Amino acid sequence: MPGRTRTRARALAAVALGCALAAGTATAAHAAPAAPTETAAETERAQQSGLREPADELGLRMGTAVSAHLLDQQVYRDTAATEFNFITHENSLKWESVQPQRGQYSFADADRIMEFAQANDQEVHGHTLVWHSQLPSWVEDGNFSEAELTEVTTDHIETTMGRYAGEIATWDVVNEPFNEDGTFRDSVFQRTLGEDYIAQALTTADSVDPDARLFVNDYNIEGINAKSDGMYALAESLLDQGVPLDGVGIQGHLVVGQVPGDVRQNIERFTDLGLEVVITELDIRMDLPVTEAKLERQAADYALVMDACLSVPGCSGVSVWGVTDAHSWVPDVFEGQGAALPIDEAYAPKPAYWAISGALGGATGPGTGDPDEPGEPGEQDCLVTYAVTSHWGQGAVVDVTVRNDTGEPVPDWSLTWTQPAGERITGAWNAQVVQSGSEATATPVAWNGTIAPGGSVTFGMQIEHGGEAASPAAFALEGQTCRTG
Ligand code: 9MR
Repeated sequence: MPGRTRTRARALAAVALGCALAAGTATAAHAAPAAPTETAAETERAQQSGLREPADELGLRMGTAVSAHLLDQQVYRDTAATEFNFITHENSLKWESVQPQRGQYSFADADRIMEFAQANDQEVHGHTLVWHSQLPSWVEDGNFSEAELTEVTTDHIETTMGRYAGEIATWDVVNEPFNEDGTFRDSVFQRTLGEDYIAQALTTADSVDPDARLFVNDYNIEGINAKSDGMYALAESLLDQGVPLDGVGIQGHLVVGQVPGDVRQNIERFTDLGLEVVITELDIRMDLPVTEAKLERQAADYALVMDACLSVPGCSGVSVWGVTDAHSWVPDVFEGQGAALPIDEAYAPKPAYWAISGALGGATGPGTGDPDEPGEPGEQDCLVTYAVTSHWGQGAVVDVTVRNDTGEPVPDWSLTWTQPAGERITGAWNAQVVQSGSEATATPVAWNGTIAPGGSVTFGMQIEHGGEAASPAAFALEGQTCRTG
C-alpha cells in the first residue's frame, strides 16, 4: 500500500505493523494462473474510494473473504478491489482444496486469488493450514501413526506455505482448536499428536517463512468467556515455551443484538501479551426478513466491533466474511438468518457499511464524503450489472440488476439498452422485456414496480447469440445513463 499516510490519532495502533502490511506487496513467484488480468485503471479505482481509502489512511487492514469462481464477475472484482486492502481465500487454501489426495496439490484457485490481490495491491491472509474441517478423508480417516501424521502435516505446511513464501504476510496456521468450554477440540490432529500439534505446526510454519506472522484462529472468542480463556492460556503457554506465535485471529461470527460488551478488553488482553489481533471473519447475522430497525442495530454492532479493534494498538485488521450478502455462508447454515454483511445482495451499501466507513473516519452515508460514493451529485446515479449465469452453444441466461442511487424512489421504472449485434432476447422473468431491432426495454412486473432509494431490482433473460454472449455497452434508467459493473 504505497503512499499510505496515517493522519488520525488512532492510526498509531498500526505503526508497529507497517512492515507486515508492506510485505503484502510482494510479487508472484509462481506461474500465472488463467485469470483475467487486472488493468491499471482497476488498480487505480481500487485505491480511490470505498472503505479502502480510509482504512489505508489509518494503516488498518480492512478485508474480505474472496471466492475464486466469483472473480469471473466484474462487479464482484470491482467491489473487492475498491472496498478492501486485505483478502482472505474463503475456501481455496483449505486442505481439501489444495491437497485433496495425498501428494496431489492443486493451487489453481488459490493462485487466482493471489493474482487478483497482487494486481490490486492487497495484502493476503492465509486461511488455513491445520484444521479439523474441510479436511480430506485421506487425512481424517488415514489411521496414521504419530510419525506419519507429523510427516503428512509437515509436508502440507511446507508445500502450501512454501508456494506463497514472502507473498502471504499472515497465516491462520491452526484453525478452531477449541471446544466452547475452552478445552481442546477432538480432531485427528489432537487425537494422534496431542495438543502439541499446535506448537509443531507453528514451528514448521516459522521454518518455511520466517517473516510470516503466524496466528491461531477461532470463533466465539470475541468476548471474555471460557473459550477465549482457553485461547489465552494457550497463547501464554506457547509464548512461554518460545513457540513462534505472532497473533490471535478472532473470527467474529456474531448475531445482531448479541455482540459481547467486552470485545475491546478481550482484544487488549491478547495484545498485552505482545500478540497481534485480527478480527478475521466478521459477519453479524439477523433473523430474516430484514427490517430498518435490524439494519440500524446491525450498524451499531459493526461500529462496536470496529471501535473495539481501532481502540487497541496491536489490533491490526478487520475482515468481513464475504463481499456481499449474496456471498455469505450464513443462509446456508443458519435457517431463516442472513443479511450479515455490510453490503447487500445487490451491492448496495447498508447502514452497517456506513458505520464501518464512519468508524474508519470516512463517509457516514451517501453524500457525506467521497465523491465516488453512490448517490453523490455529479455521478450517474444508477448502477447496472449484467451477469451471464449460464452459457451453452448459442444460448445464455443472464441476470440484470439495476440499483437506484438517486436518493429518491423510481416508480414505474424503465431500463433501456442496445442488445449486442446478433443477439435476441427469447425470454425474461421478473421484468417485461421487449426487443425491437437491437433496442431493448425492461419494465416492471406487478411486484417490483418501484425501486426504492438504495434498492435494486434483478431480472433474468434468456438470450440467443452467435456463439458468445456479449454485454451491452450501456444502460439507461429513465433515460439517465447508469454506471455499469
Ligand atoms: O465460508 C466458508 C464456507 O463457504 C464453507 O462451506 C465452510 C466450510 O466449513 O467454511 C466457511 O468458512 C468458515 C471458515 O473457513 C472458518 N470459520 C468459520 C467459517 C464459516 O463457516
